[in-house]
Amino acid sequence: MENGTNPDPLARLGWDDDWARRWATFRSGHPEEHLLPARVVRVHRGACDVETPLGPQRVATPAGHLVPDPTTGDWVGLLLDDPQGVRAVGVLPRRTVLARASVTGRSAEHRLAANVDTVVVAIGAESRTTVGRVERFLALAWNSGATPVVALTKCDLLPGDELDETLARVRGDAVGVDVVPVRQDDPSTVEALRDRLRGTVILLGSSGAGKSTLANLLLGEERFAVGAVRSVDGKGRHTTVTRELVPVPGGLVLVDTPGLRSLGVGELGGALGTTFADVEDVAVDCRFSDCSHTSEPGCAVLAAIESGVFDRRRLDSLRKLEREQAWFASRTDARLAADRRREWKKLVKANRNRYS
Ligand SMILES: Nc1nc2c(ncn2[C@@H]2O[C@H](COP(=O)(O)OP(=O)(O)OP(=O)(O)O)[C@@H](O)[C@H]2O)c(=O)[nH]1
Ligand SMILES: [Mg+2]
Ligand SMILES: [Zn+2]
Repeated sequence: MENGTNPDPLARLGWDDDWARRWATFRSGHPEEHLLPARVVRVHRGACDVETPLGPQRVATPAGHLVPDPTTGDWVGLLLDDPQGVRAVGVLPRRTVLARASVTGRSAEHRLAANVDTVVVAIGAESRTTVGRVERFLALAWNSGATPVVALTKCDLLPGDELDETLARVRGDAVGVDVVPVRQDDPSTVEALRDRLRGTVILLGSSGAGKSTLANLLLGEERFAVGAVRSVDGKGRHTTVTRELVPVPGGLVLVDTPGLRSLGVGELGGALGTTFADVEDVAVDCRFSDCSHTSEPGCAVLAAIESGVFDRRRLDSLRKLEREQAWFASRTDARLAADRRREWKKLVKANRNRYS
């Protein structure tokens, strides 16, 4: 281990052989002497809370000071003996990045977390999930490089036959992904979920889906605040308001998150194909290679829907995500072009006297 640090406190934070290799490479680009790896557990405006083998620290991270901007889950190199105090000198290359399209005006991606290995998508068994909701979370997860698992939470709230129906429906939406039914009052269900988790685990889902409840059960302590759901509409109140990374005894690292109200898909690229692998598999048999699966003769997808291989809902979801993705891409291009134009105008203005 570099700098004689004890490996155990690092392993607790998700450090593994791959990080040791990345650290060695990072180190070779930073000849500073007393560098210590640290993991970002919380991000504030202009500062980050990090965990180090020597304990927690707060480091100032003014905008633009580090590239990229550190996000929850990042590993950074800390310089300990700088006269101005503890300072981060760089962000280690990320293994995965979980990001969604921004929901505010700017179309820059909004990063949720870095270096996540498993994404737990929490879906309340009692909630009427809208078409495409599960698929969106899964596409987001696949696109990040992490492996998704669906936790169907609050299974105690449905009678047996309805639960079977709901499980079947969610499994139909989450092709190729494990769907684990869990309930707060049955520890064996939580262990069944734990068996599918690896490395750094983020909990995603709507507000009130039971993410913090699950996080506490996995942790074995009441660490995260759990909120009451408004009974009228079943919508949560956003009990959790920040993203926070917490080590779990036994090796996992957990990130609890606030419920995602609106989920932009961003640029999903190949992730759509992974999420809709069943549709894509069938689509290779369409007569026309550019088949839109609407009314073409010899369309294998329509035939598959006709014969019940999968639901029309899946095709509708795929269409919706594709449209959204196309829109996002065009918006990004337009904004980038506008940004470039502004930059150029500034340059021209600043240099007017020199070149005219
Ligand atoms: N009956 C039942 N209720 C549950 C279960 N899990 C969670 N709940 C309840 O659901 C409500 C919301 O739980 P939270 O864990 O706060 O949900 P959350 O997803 O963290 O919500 P936000 O932090 O707002 O995003 C609380 O009242 C929990 O007690 C369960 O297995 N069964
Ligand atoms: Mg919560
Ligand atoms: Zn077709």
